[in-house]
Amino acid sequence: MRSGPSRKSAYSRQCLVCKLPRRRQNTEAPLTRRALITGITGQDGSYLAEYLVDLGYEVWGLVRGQANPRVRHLRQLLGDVRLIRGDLLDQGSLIAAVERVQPDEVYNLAAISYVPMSWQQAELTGEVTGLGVLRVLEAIRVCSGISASRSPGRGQIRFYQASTSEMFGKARESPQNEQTAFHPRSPYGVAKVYGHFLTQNYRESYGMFAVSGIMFNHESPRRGAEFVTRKVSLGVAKIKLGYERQLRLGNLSASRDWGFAGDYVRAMQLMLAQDEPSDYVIGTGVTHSVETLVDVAFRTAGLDWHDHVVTDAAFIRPAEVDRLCADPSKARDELDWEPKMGFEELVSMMVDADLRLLADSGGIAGDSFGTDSW
Ligand code: G4F
Repeated sequence: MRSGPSRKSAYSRQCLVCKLPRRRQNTEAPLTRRALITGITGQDGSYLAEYLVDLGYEVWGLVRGQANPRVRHLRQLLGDVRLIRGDLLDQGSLIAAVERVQPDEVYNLAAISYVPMSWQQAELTGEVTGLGVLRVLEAIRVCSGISASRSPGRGQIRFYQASTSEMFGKARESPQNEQTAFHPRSPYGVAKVYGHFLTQNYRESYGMFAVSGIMFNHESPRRGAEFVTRKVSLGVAKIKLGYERQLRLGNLSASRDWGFAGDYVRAMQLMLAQDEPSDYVIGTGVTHSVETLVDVAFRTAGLDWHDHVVTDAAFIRPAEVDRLCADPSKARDELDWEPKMGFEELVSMMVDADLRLLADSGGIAGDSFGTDSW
């Protein structure tokens, strides 16, 4: 059973204004908070780990598989992070990881998160992206000794679930807030809705400090090359440097609320630093079409997209989410969270990063951090 710092001791010593840990007093025992991150080898996991290390956290990452190639990449970036083996498909390994790490906070970022793949491997998506949330919550519940409904949250481990704007899908209103009804359009979106409601249910059933961040699209140079922003920034860089002539894309009229991943991980930590658990929409409140993304990216490199972009039916989805736009006012009012980076800056940063990457590597993009990868 859990013997780490209790909820009270871990959280009463934080600044009431900024919610960050107060500097340690010489007379007090160390109060380093310990975080366990699933999906640490993905884009969000790496940014979150960096951010928490900077805040003074002891950070552990759950990694799966025997020879996971992303681990080496992570090690180069984040030598301070400690790794532990575990798998969202294996309940016992999650219980063992929580027992070993004794975290104050668990961030569940692991998922099969590439939407088209969820049609190809719908069952696996349900297992990992949906039931994986159940297994992490159960590991926390068991290790916290919570056995009866509404047990008091003693020694409570705080839990963050990476929910998504894909749950809104065919959205009934715009912009979308925490009350907007869900209408997911892919097996991925359906699995995320399950994880979202389960997180609420464990909060209501067991009094757990369990919250969901309903994150709209968030990107960076560490984004996997299969997602449209990175596919475009890499494509532009390849065309600019003469490695390719064309970029093949799907639906150019879809619109998304795109922000910078480094901004969004700040919101995750803030959610777990509140007095009361609650869910929050995280996004910029500004939406752009894929066509605008393409236009800005090509212009950054001094190119005209009309000369290079070809639409290809192979990238059209069985059911599309046409337009998403966040209403992040609750996060702004209660978390004091706002994104720092705007859309054009984000796109040009990604294009510039890929131009440098390809120029340095002779046109080979290498293994990126991938998705918020499971
Ligand atoms: O970049 P995307 O693949 O992201 P999508 O489907 O919105 O999902 C991402 O964001 C969600 C919200 O944070 C996450 F939950 C999810 O895990 C993932 O990170 O596609 C964006 C849009 C879509 O409408 C798609 O149809 O771009 C359109 N698109 C057009 N051509 C393309 C392409 N998407 C991809 N990946 N590749 C194309 O060639």
